[in-house]
Amino acid sequence: MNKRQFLGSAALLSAAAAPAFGSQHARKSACAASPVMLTISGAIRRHNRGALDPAFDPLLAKHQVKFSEAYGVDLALIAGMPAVTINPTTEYDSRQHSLSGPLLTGVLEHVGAPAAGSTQIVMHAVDGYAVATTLDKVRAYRFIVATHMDGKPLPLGGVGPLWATYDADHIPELSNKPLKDRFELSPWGLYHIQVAEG
Ligand SMILES: Nc1nc2c(c(=O)[nH]1)N[C@H]1C(S)=C(S)[C@@H](COP(=O)(O)O)O[C@H]1N2
Ligand SMILES: [Mo]
Repeated sequence: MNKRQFLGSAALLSAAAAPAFGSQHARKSACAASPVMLTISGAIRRHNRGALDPAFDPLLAKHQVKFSEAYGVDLALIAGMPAVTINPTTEYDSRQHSLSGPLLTGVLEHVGAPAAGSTQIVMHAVDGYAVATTLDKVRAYRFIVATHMDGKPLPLGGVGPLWATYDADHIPELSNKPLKDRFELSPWGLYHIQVAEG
């Protein structure tokens, strides 16, 4: 499936959802219109949803996430951001793959995250894996939020739908290390990011 179809299906979904949810949510026009792929909470200036609801946010609750408001980044937003392609050797098969998706810094800017390099970034994956880093590192490694591998959308149940990753082959402090030690900061199945002032 190519990028255009990925975006196309998101547009279709929002069109289908519009009659059912349009009037009800008319006041909160910023509310996500297609499936939310990534929730960002903490020290951000933009929000499109309210507090974590333990009844209907069970995975977030299970992973001890807490927020009174957050931004749900939907499929259309992610698919519409300029995609960057990297070709890292992945740990799983020791081969190079093309991975593409928006820069994580772009996604963070969209939700109004602080610009200070010391800003703390915690990324949570669907399997409970969580990793903490800083905006400095996100910039230095040129993290992308990969949506596609070798041109195909990343599946939920596999390493997707979102995989925060970087081109370790071209990051000296990582390319020095054995392959199995390069991707600690690279959560597959990324679904939540907590931002905190550094
Ligand atoms: N979602 C998720 N991402 C993950 C991990 C994980 O357990 N779950 N492990 C991390 C670590 S420590 C490494 S070295 C690589 C490979 O770990 P894995 O084989 O558990 O995926 O992925 C990183 N990303
Ligand atoms: Mo690891």
